[in-house]
Amino acid sequence: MNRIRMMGAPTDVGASRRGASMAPAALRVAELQRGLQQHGLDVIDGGDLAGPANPQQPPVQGLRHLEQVVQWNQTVHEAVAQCLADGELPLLMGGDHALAVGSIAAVAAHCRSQGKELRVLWLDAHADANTSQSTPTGNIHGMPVACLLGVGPAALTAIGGQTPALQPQQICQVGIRSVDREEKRHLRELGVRVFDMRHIDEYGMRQTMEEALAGVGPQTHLHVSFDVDFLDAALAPGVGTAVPGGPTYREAQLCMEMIADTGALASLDVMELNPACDVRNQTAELVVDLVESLFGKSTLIR
Ligand code: 5AB
Ligand code: MN
Ligand code: MN
Ligand code: MN
Repeated sequence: MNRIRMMGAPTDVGASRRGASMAPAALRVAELQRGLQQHGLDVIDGGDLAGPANPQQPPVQGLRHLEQVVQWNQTVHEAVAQCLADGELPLLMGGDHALAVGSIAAVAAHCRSQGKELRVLWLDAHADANTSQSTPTGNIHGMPVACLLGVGPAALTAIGGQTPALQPQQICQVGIRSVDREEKRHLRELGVRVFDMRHIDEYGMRQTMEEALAGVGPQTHLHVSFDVDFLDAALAPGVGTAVPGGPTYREAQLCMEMIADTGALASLDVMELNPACDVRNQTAELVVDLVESLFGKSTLIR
């Protein structure tokens, strides 16, 4: 496994509830680096990226803080691109989920230049496929999937040098249980594969992940975009947009372990952790535990 480079993007400009900007610090307090090092992984902490402050403005034409979101995304894009060019595995600590645009656009450009097959796994309670027209909030963290598939403001859709950055068959979503009415139509039009909670209820996490990961092998570049609100709200209170009815602790573990088993994980976003909503940093600690599983800590001796 390549050296892992942690990088923080301490911002919440893509959300309306403040606090995700504190997530990189909370993950460090929960000892993310040492947790991974314990399993023999080579991990360095590259510190935090810098960007504009949160101006706390209302949305303009359906988009809140577009200018600041673009600036942060350009910085994230550059940092992730550099990391991949150096042969390292980027572990982006958001920050709100709007930053997945810069992160995944950089990963997609890297894969194109290397001729590598890219697959993106989007773990989230939400589909994040809104546009400035359909959004009920104006918050850009509800729009990164649409942007990556080419629908959104040009400053975001073109960030990786090619629009769209992704083809719909390259991305699939797991854990979805909160989709806005218009957004649902977009998802269908965009052709994103969605394994929602109903699917997990009916078929279980095991079969769901087998389907979601079908065709992923060691030759694939697998990117995981982990929105912490993927987890059940009772388990993970430390998020700004909690939704009940998510995966249990065991289901989340199995999900992470099955990703680890592919041997294909090559870049990771950990997004939307909100220490202002957390209780004694328990969500950050849970995230560290799950990220360890994602990188191959196993509860079983094999
Ligand atoms: B998150 C909502 N659909 O667009 C919207 O946490 C919520 O990155 C988006 O998944 C949640 O504002 C964004 C109502
Ligand atoms: Mn979410
Ligand atoms: Mn999200
Ligand atoms: Mn959120």
